[in-house]
Amino acid sequence: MAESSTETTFDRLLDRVRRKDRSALARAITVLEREHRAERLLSLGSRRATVVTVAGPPGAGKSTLLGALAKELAHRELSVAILAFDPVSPRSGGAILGDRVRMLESAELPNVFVRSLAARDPSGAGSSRLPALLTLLDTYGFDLIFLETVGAGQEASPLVLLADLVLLVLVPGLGDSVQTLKAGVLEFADVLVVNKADRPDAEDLVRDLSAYYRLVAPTDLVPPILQVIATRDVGIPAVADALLAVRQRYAETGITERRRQEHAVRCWQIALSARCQRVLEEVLRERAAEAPDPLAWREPELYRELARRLHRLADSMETERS
Ligand SMILES: Nc1nc2c(ncn2[C@@H]2O[C@H](COP(=O)(O)OP(=O)(O)OP(=O)(O)O)[C@@H](O)[C@H]2O)c(=O)[nH]1
Ligand SMILES: [Mg+2]
Repeated sequence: MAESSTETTFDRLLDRVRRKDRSALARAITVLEREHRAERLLSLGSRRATVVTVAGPPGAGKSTLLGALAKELAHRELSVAILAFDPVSPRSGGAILGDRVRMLESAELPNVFVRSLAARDPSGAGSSRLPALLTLLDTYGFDLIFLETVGAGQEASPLVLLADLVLLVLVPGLGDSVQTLKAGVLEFADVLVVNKADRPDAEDLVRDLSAYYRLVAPTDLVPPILQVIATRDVGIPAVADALLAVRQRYAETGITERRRQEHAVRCWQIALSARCQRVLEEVLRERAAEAPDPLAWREPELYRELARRLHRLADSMETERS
């Protein structure tokens, strides 16, 4: 009874999100952060919004760029959502809110929505909730959804694996950056931004990047490489142009469709492992309450209990479907 009434409340919230109610959207995101509704939201239909993941080393200017870019896109009558995944500070236990403060300016535009989320697991960045969050923002009707990544190992992050486009932000003076990045996220980049072009060596980085892509990619697939000074709004319209041009080209050549088929499979895998993880955690919690010393647990018993619960989950899914 309690479960079904919260479901109804959430459905009502979704109706309001569909009618572009901002406060309902903010509330629904909070619900998703706290509870497990990822599976339900997966089936809301195919996505219209373009998901752009902004990757790059810490401090490259991702947030500053996003703030400026959102403003530029908003002036072009496009609606934009930004989800910034903040690392949780081990000391305070809370998310660093710097990003939100920096992007406040663009957040005050009516068609720009900014939300920072705590990334409890930096490499996963709330992975099990990500598909649901994307569906939610799409339900609201944004044209573009930007995800700001956090931390290292971004090429394996669900934020990159579920993106329609990846915008990589680099800065001059990172040492031999092209060499170190080569095997990683460079291969995923659809648009490259060399930010902090007010610093020396920006030209060198652009040259190195161009040389790298000329070697590895056919001419027509070399991603655009743009110089930007995000703090001074220099080069931002060109980034918007490049992003929209790549989006159109991918749609026309079937790349978007292919990526989305891959996303659908990944989303399903994410939901599946989230469900299994939840059942496992439940079993472990209950066992810990009965016998606080894990070394005294009998593993076969644990698996039997797990199997019983998974059976029950399967049964309830069959009942729901019929
Ligand atoms: N000189 C210069 N500084 C910039 C530029 N863009 C951003 N910055 C500065 O670089 C610092 C980091 O910028 P952020 O936008 O927070 O970078 P970020 O990549 O979002 O950082 P994290 O989210 O912490 O990884 C800030 O102090 C910005 O003011 C630029 O074009 N030139
Ligand atoms: Mg940032």
